[in-house]
Amino acid sequence: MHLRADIPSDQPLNVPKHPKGKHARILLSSVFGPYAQDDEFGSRSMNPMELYHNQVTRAQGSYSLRMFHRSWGIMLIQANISAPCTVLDFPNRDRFARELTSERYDVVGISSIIVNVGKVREMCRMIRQLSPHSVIVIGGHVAAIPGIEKMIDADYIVPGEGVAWMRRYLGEDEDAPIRHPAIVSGMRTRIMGIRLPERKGATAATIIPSVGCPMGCNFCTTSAFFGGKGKFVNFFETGDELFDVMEQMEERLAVNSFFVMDENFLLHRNRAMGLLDRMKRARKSWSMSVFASANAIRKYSMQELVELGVSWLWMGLESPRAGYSKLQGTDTQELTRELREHGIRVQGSTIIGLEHHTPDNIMAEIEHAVSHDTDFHQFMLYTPVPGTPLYQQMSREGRMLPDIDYADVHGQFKFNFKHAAISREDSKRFLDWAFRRDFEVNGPSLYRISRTLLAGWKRYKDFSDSRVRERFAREMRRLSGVYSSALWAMEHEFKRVNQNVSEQIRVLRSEFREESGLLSRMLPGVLGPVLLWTTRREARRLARGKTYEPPTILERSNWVASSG
Ligand code: B12
Ligand code: SF4
Repeated sequence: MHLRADIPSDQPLNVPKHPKGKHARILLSSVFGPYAQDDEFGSRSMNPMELYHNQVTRAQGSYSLRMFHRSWGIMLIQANISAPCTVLDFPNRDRFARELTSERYDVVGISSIIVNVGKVREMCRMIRQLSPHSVIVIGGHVAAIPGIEKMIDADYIVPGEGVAWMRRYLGEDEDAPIRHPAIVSGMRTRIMGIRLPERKGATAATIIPSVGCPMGCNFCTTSAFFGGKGKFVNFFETGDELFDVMEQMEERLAVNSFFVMDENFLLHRNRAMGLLDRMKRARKSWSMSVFASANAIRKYSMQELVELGVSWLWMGLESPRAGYSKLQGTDTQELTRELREHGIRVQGSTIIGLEHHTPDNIMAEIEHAVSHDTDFHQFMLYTPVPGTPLYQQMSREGRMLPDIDYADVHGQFKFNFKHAAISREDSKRFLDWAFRRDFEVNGPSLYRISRTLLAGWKRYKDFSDSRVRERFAREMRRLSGVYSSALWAMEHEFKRVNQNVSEQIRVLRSEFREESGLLSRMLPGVLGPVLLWTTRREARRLARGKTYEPPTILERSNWVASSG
């Protein structure tokens, strides 16, 4: 049975029903690890299961921010069905096999993105062998691969939003309100050779207001996957709904900061302003990390962003010459500078290998990107990904390169298409150079965020709204002890790399001393050398090939022991 549920997101779902309905036993799994190694299933050592180290701080050595994120898509599905359900996150093959044989599952759902299609194939094979009665459902971006139904042995392949599909499949009300799972945004954070302690409330909660983005940029896979231009799926329509969810998470996870997983959160101004209104009335001093396009950010004054608690912002810079409508009329350098002056950490994202790039102009474009001096900078290759308008265009023009393994199509390796002026080999050279250049010129991101936070503190420590004062004071408290010691270590280390950056760190440290208490004046002299030592030890470990893997996590809901 091969059913491809090709359903545009604005049409009713035409989904079959499982005979056991909400009594069916469900296993939802992410693809198996280990991930940061080269193997025949499509793991790649250069493609670890880490956000920052994979695509943002990869050239920052032991200053790279290392952490893992759970598979939120299957957590969201689990929270919204009443069937007995297990989520198995980051298993290895043995653990996956054990779960298949120790419980009797009616349905096994696998979540995957395109790079991991080889693992999906293997998992389907294992399910057929070890649990032949199970129905196999595949969801996530992997579903966008043309002809996937012939590549893997599954029963259902589900493109687009999965909660409604799964509810319908189990005979549940697909329009029921969304229940948001309690998600701690990151885990096992490491930097400078130290693993940070995991305390309840210390890490932000992830909130997922919607999926998709109506801007529909030609290369954008998340926009395309959830309906494309003009479309998206909202889980929480209003500021009130969002406020209620955030308040629940505040209580359950003891947090006051949120990682808002929405491709373009600020685009929905009414919802954001409704949220701000509720935050003000309830005196919530929350902070928020958000993704937003430049045109959306421009809908707000700096004061509105600060009052909303926006403390970290991921913005596509792409290239000023690319003509994306989201960038039109925006001086991104000026915008970045302004945001940082208001204490908002900026993560820029730049594309390498756009149509107008040539070997002659690309270095200047990279220098331009680097000159934004963002706190973090992601560089990605221009990549036609199945499902996107760009992929369709390149396929029509016969420019997709044949025989490229999907496992290598992750934007951090080499082109998967024929570029007009840049070769496949050179694409990687330019990409690597961009990361190196950003690190050399601007220094470790840890230093950059310290600078932005200090700027915010100075500007807002006497601000009229106590919620805002409280937030900056909280962030400053975090900065003053350990951060100032980290700055001490970075200042010393960077004397060897870039004297100029080292000098800037020294100046920042002295500003810190003026603004903070006795402890942070004394601590760096003691803790700084320790951090310098752990940083250098980590650099040696990394040079020997040390990699990090996420832990396997199993969570059951509505569980009743299997009757065999
Ligand atoms: C968090 C995240 C990660 C985490 C991974 C966490 C994990 N456990 O897998 C980290 C940071 C490690 C990561 C790494 C990578 N990622 Co990533 N990541 C994301 C991000 C930002 C959020 C994903 C998310 O939770 N979204 C919210 C949830 C609700 O949506 P969802 O996962 O799509 O799930 C919905 C549907 O897809 C569907 N669904 C999902 N699973 C299932 C299962 C079943 C059975 C069913 C029925 C339905 C279903 O229903 C869900 C609810 O609607 C997305 C961008 C985005 N906005 O989605 C990129 C994204 C998924 N990542 C992407 C990529 C390319 C990568 C990397 C290759 C790195 C890179 N170079 O960018 C690596 C791969 C690492 C590896 N070895 O596998 C691409 C995928 C492209 C594609 N078309 O396949 C995305 C879309 C980013 C982008 N725009 O390019 N990533
Ligand atoms: S604005 Fe960002 S999220 Fe939206 S379509 Fe463009 S690239 Fe995708």
